[in-house]
Amino acid sequence: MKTNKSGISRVITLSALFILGLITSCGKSEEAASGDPMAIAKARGLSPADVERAVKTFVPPGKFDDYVIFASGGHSGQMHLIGVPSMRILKTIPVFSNESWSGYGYGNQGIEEMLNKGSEGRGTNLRWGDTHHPALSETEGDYDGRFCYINDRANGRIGMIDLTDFKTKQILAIPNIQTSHGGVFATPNTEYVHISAKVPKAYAFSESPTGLTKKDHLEKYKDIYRGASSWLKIDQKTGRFLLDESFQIELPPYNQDLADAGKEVSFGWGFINSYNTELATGGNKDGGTSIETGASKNDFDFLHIINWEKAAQVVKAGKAKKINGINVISIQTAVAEGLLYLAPEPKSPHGVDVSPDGNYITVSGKLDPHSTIYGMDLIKKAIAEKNFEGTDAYGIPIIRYKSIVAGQVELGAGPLHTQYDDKGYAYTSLFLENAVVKWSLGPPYFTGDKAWKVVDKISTSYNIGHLTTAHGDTRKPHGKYCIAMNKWSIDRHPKMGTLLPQNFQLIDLTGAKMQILVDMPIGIGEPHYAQTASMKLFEKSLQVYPIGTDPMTMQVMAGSIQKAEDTRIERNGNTVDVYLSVIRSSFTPDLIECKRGDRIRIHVTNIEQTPDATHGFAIPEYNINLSLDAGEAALVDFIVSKPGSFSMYCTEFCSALHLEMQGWIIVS
Ligand code: RUQ
Ligand code: CUA
Repeated sequence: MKTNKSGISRVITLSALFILGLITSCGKSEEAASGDPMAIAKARGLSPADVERAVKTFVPPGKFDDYVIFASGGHSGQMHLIGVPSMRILKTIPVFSNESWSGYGYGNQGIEEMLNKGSEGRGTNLRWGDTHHPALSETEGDYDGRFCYINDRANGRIGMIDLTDFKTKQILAIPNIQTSHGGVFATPNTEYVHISAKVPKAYAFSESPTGLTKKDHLEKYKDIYRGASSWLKIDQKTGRFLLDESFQIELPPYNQDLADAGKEVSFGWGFINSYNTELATGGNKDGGTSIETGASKNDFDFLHIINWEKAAQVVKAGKAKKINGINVISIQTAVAEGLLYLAPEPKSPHGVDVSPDGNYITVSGKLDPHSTIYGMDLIKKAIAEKNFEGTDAYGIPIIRYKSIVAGQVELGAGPLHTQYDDKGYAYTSLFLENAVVKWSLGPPYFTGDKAWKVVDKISTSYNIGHLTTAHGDTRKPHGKYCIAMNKWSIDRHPKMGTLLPQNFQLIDLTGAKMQILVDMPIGIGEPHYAQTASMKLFEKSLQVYPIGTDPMTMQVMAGSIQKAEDTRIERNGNTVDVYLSVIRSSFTPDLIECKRGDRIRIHVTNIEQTPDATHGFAIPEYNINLSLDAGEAALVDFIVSKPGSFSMYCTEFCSALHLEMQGWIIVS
């Protein structure tokens, strides 16, 4: 839906008609309400403002949304795509967790192998994750619709979703870290995707797992634990992580939190917030300090300022050491090479967000009603002049606070995250105050007393965490919409048990005052962060795979079916290979005979070339459930352990004879 003149005048006319309708429809029967929008509105108890909201967000049947939100799903381990302005869920993409609708994690060998490889070094084949921060790939500082990356908060991993077919293609267990929170972003040309550790790891850079005692933890935390900032090199063709060309920078054992990429004047730099620079260890019953109180003691924590361009050169020059498969730059080297600095930031900072022009770095402290805005021009000057106020305990120079603050704005209680629009305004979420506050940036956007001013505030329901504006992390934000991602939803949605949905709220940014348009309950996960991109980027999204395609490689899979004669069953000793085709409405072959203890490999190909002609392939009692889109091939590989007959079937209602789309595995 586009906001254009005719749209606006329609709203005005509708509102006028509405009032007219209130007068004229008095006494009319229910029947008369049908066909008369104003009478319908009245019958439903809608106000003129409601009618305006409805008109602004309604997407008629057959029409598409303008934007799509890539929202993390939290500990559902998935990613959710949501249309804007309709706020309808368009798709769920499984990343770290099994998901049976799309046959993810239920016997599709390619997916199983990816998930297992993505658990390397974690000691177990993980089948869940806690998705937090999506990062869309960028070209020249704007979303380009190629790839989307998202981290696993719980296990320190990152996944890559290929936006050609919107499927997860790689999961990487990052060496030397165990967790990761908000430190995910793509650099302006997706040269690197960044991910940092959240909680530091004991003996992070040791090559063999090392045990420790409670005493070690409490007494030697400062020496034993380390954080890391990881810069993952991206293969521009496939979007995959190239670990060999990636590097890490060793960091002190602070909790490295949110992060953002520099752009324009700050191109080549990255910024990471931290908390618990106090090094609280927990252990409130063991003579330690609880993290809650211990980590809030200091008035300042540290913004980490990292020059990744310089770091890449340092690695090239051989000054890094390969540890557990990744090049690591030590703190000492990083300091000596002038690629790592700290800047004091007030009280338990949380969000750090770089403005579209790259000069302003907005830092918000959960326990400080202000946001502090650093200037990249000032940071560069301070570094050049060595305007430091000493070093931290690890020898990292601390840039003099006063010399780099460009502005400070009192926003309200509990500021967290900031997004930007196309007019020089910033929007910050206020967790404690339940609000979004709009404020003006400094020069060149606004000057004199117009700069650094709060201009509007709107209440949200309730306890907003992140917020996302259209292209809000890029050089070219679109404004238009902001989505408040609220954590609490009590009384906003019908009562359905004790676990309540999260609540998204769509906010219209086009008027002088912000306006809430829609509440959207999300009962399928706890989204943390999201990025909102133009739907135009995905107009060329793949609809059908060439027959026999393995989505993992985008190549024709060996053993896939190309023509009818390819379908067959071959036995070699105890291994039975079944080359099976799937098309409306049959499997060929549809009768597979084997013996108990046989290894059976079913090479399945969906030989359809019609978009949306997806078929499922499920085998009872074996936890096997695949979903194959048109042209897709996959391999199922299992040992038949039970005698009897097993009725395989297609899980998608694909045709009138969908129920007939079945077959047998007979085990003697
Ligand atoms: S941060 S709990 Cu993205 Cu506000 Cu995570
Ligand atoms: Cu194929 Cu149902």
